[in-house]
Amino acid sequence: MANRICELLGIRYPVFLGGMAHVARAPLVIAVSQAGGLGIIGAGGMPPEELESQIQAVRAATDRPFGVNLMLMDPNVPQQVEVVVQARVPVVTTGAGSPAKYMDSLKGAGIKVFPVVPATSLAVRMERLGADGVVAEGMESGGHIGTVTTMALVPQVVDAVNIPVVAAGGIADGRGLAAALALGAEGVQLGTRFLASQEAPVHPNYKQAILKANDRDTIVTGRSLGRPVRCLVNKLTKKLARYEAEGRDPEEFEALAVGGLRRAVYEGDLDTGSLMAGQIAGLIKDIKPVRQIIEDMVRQAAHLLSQGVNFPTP
Ligand code: TUI
Repeated sequence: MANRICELLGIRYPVFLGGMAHVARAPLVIAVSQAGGLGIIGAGGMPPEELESQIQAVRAATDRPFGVNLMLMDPNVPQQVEVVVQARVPVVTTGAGSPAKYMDSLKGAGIKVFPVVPATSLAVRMERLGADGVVAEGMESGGHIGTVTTMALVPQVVDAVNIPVVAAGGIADGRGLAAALALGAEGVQLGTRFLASQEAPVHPNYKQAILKANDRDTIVTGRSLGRPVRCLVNKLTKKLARYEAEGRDPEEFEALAVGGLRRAVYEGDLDTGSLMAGQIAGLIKDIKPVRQIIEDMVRQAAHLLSQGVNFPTP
């Protein structure tokens, strides 16, 4: 059976690396693409020159397709678009906004565009704009999220568009992949699972915090400020939640949150860092090499889909 995502992008397995800012950098991107998935550079927070050198680093290490994620709240996005167009990167995903004003330049450069969408209406808009596919991301995800769960979002998006759908949010193994395919998605995107991989260039404290987490150990802060972000519970998120509940000045909230992801990723600061992670963190019990994550997942999903679920047949 043909998989439209594998055919369109020239990849072996329809498994995307979430374009995590400060995390999805060359070493992790290379590992995912080399293992047959789609490595995606997280351009969030990257000056355009650094994005250029990250693209060069990936190209120097692999001939496989890869992508760049544009975090649309980043003020550098217009220059980052110039970089990806110049470099003719094979795939762009976008997040945290609508890529409408960049669509013509990206498509004009022959780039395949997969906007990340948290809602069905946005998926429909993206298809009309000429998107090649969409990543339907449920609120189980880490980082900046919407309000609909993956289980509810994916089949609604699948029914609303004709372009291929990649499911994201709450997926970390073959059961999640099989479930996503059963909902009509043709691929999956993983963030938290790849963050807790051997190749992720992330402080060990952050990875260990994911291994220690249970299903209820994440919290969403910033919803009242229009910028909901899911992280592992720690001193910072408790304080942010209190500030929000007390209706404190958004500037005070922002002063605590700013630079939090950098503190988590580079310094391993477990108290004042933003340890962005999805609710599936509770499932992750070991740090595995990327190739093993992908191959175990694909093998388990294939088994489940062929004969591995126990259900009475009519
Ligand atoms: O973008 C994400 N996840 C992210 S971005 C990020 S970086 C960050 N750092 C510090 C603070 C806050 C963020 C961390 N995680 N996921 C994709 C995503 N896109 N989630 C939600 C959306 C989204 C929201 C609104 C996509 C489109 C959209 O459109 C609004 C409109 O009406 O056009």
